[in-house]
Amino acid sequence: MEKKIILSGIQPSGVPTLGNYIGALRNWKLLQSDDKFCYYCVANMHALTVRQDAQELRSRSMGMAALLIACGIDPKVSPLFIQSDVVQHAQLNWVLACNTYMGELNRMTQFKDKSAKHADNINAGLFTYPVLMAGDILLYQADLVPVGHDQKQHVELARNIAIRFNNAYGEIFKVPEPYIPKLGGRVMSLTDPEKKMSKSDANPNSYISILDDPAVITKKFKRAVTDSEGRIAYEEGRHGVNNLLSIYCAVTGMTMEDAVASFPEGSGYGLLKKTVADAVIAEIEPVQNEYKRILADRGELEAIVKRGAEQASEVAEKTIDLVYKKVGLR
Ligand code: ATP
Ligand code: LTN
Repeated sequence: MEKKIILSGIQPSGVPTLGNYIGALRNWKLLQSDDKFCYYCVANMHALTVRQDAQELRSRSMGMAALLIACGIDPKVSPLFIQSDVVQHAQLNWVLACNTYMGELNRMTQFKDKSAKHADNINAGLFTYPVLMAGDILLYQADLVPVGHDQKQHVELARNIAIRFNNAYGEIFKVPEPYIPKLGGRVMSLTDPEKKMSKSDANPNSYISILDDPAVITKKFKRAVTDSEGRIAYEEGRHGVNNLLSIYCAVTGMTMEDAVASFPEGSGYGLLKKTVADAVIAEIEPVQNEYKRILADRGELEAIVKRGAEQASEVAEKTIDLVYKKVGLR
């Protein structure tokens, strides 16, 4: 049986939030099974789209690799690597850029959001970043790309580039599909539940960092914005309560119906917030303990990402060889 290929990446731009965890990282772990082969990368080249301190970037990339292992990625089974350690990512990028239209990139909503946020540094990399991401995916002939909802548009662009390239040069690339959780694909901010939870938010109360202390997690949930209805129910327009219930379902695996029914009639938001906080702590406390253990052995971590890059390079080189021959570069 042919195994399905999975690929995903995360930027080392800070400590992942509960949104990153529920939307993406948890699925990275769950997708590791006998009928799949997963590649996971720390997208440090993507992080250069905003200014970085050189030393900090490398150390944050290693920290992110440690966190991914703590989240359940088994590097013995799934190659785990740092993007820039596999040179083929840069090589494919140029060829794909020459097969992507300005108009397509202009439609990317993340570019619009990020250029508004970093108005003093709207560089070309910020604009062409989805091409680099398409390369990450297409290099490994991935079938599925586990991401949160905000990355759906980028995976669709990768599909369009693959289809266009295949039409011009023959069947070279597998056409990938996004893999987005039904509940938790878009975890919302705790302070402004109409906005996505984001690790670069200026207000730390808006997000739960997966390294937050349990007491801090409880406090942040306690302060989470809800509404004045005072009823625990999942209903159109009740963004704050819906968000808390969705988080609860995502971490416990309960259906929405069961989750709502588990609160006795007349329960208030105090109980809801405490219950959600406890469920989140139970899920991420083991991740925090693992993280500390893994970080303590820097040598082993270096060896893991080196081996991951070697495994990834072998596969990536096959794609580059094919592509470079097709376009006349080899
Ligand atoms: P930044 O704030 O630095 O832009 P981010 O928190 O939006 O970062 P990324 O590093 O861009 O997160 O994303 C890593 C993964 O987490 C992606 O697959 C993304 O779709 C997913 N993700 C990010 N935010 C959320 C969220 N609020 N809910 C669900 N998934 C999310
Ligand atoms: N662009 C993504 C991170 C990312 C990615 C990838 C995701 C880089 N390369 C390949 C999936 C597949 C982000 O900012 N969340």
